[in-house]
Amino acid sequence: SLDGGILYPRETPTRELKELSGIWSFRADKSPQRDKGFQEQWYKRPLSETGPVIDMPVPASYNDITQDISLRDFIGWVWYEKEIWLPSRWEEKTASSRVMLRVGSAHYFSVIWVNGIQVMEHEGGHLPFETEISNILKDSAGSLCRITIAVNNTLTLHTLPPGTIQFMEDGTRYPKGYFVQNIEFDFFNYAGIHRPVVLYTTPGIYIDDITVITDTDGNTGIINYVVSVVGSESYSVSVTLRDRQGQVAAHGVETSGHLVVPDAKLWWPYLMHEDPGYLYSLEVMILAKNGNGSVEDIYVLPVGIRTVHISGDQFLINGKPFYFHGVNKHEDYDVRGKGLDWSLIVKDFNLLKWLGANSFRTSHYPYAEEIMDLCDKYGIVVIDECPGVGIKYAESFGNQSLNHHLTVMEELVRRDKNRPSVVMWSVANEPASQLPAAGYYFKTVIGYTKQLDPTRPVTYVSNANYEHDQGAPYVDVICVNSYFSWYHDAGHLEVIQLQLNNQFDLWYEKYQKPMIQSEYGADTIPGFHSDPPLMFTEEYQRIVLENYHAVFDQKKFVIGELIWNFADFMTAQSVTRVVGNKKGIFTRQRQPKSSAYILRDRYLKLANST
Ligand code: GCB
Repeated sequence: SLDGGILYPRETPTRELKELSGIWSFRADKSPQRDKGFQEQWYKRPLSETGPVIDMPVPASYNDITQDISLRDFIGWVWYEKEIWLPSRWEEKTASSRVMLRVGSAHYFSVIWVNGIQVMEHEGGHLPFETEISNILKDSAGSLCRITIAVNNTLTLHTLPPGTIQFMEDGTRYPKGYFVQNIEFDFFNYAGIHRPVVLYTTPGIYIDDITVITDTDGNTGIINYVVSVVGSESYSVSVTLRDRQGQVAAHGVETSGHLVVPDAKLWWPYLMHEDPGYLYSLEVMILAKNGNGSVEDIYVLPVGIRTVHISGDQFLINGKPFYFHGVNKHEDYDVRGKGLDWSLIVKDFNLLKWLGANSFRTSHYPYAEEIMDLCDKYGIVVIDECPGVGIKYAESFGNQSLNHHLTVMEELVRRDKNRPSVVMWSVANEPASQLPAAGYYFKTVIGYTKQLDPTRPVTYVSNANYEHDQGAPYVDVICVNSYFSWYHDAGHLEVIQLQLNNQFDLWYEKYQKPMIQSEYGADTIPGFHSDPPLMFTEEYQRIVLENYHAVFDQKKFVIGELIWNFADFMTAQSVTRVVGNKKGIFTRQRQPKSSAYILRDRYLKLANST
């Protein structure tokens, strides 16, 4: 299991932060075996000395930055490099404190060197990783510090998500070395350094992790907390909970315990309360035990007090039934691909609020911590999905894949465990859950996730037949995707209600668990119109939505609906994708299609009726 915590790097009086966003040097290793960079040890010298480099923004996917199709579709190792000066006070500090190098995410497999020395490797494209680099910096004090990051986006049957590369050997049809990448998930496999790379410092005696689990008792809030401290056996702890005004709401002096907050302001979802997303701050201080009790380390964690329970067919937040009326999203936009972009992030939250959405699922991988922070702050409820998407082949249900999946769940829970917005984990999307091996696989992944976090329900999203799905016995909520009148019975809007009624009733009869329609929708080219409605027109999308809604409203055990998708997004090229998936209710540039207004009316009404 994982070594230590991965607190989001925040500046405090004892911690400094240096963002390395901006232009990095970049080269794709286009050698036939994609291994020249390792053969020639490109990390040993400045990248520009071993070949041509281009400028590459970080964070961003590299795919759409240039006019070069071979870079857009590149598979293999790409090399990034940045040279930076460290503040000299950091160099002085390294004697007694730590300098950490942290990557928010890089897709998919990364190797990192500092001044030519390898400092870490990480597998997985959507979660942060970090390591201490103080020792290396000590040896090169006063000189430029060179950070080299090699990233490989190759997917195999054992990566999450899985994929395969197939080499075409028929010389009469394919040029030498031609290959195709097969993926069973429906979004472009953007690659590169997608989230910020930062350097930050902590003292030598430092807060390594904090875990909070909140509860309520009438009007009283309870915060069960555990602080883990590394670097000393002898220290004392001060834990102060402050409200939004900065007033002390509770105080503790143990490394673990519970804080009692009389008349607590609870964390409520958006539109369920006039003041949603209420966050306290938990100020954790480590004090030297000997001498003057000086402050060793401070970390401040936002904390929302709320509870999540499932009772019968209801999903309860703070004891009140919660209905998910929201969206599925992607991290996806023009030019930057999956790279973190503040303007886009804030725009999307403004659109979510305009829409009256109270929730989203992080389809189909964990989103940036910067996005999750705003969910906490605004009260947007999250179904936090891991990158278990496109698990379709028997081989991907074997032990190697299973073990990696467990590690990914550890990384995800470790990162997001303290977030009030996260109310449920999703361990996969549309796996081949009818395969015999899927039973043991999901029993294990779900059981392990519950062991990591006993406080939140766990699900995965199924599109298997209710009779044959092997994982459903282990989930708390049944999430199903369906595309009636689209992938089946194309053009036949009149089948939707009949088939959807059936879908819900059959699943519910078998499992008696609350259900969420975790996807439904229709591709729509903005500006295409037709009456009577035909596929791909704005009218058709609207009528698909209305038919689904009519059925949702009749099912008491349906606890949520998430449209596919919030916005159009890029996919691999195929005959069914017109420059990407067009099921957005907003275009990729975030302009509304007419369905957005239908959904807005509905969501605002739903908000008022609960
Ligand atoms: C699905 C997938 C999603 C696709 C969507 C579609 O069921 O979960 O990733 O994009 O259908 O539009 O086909």
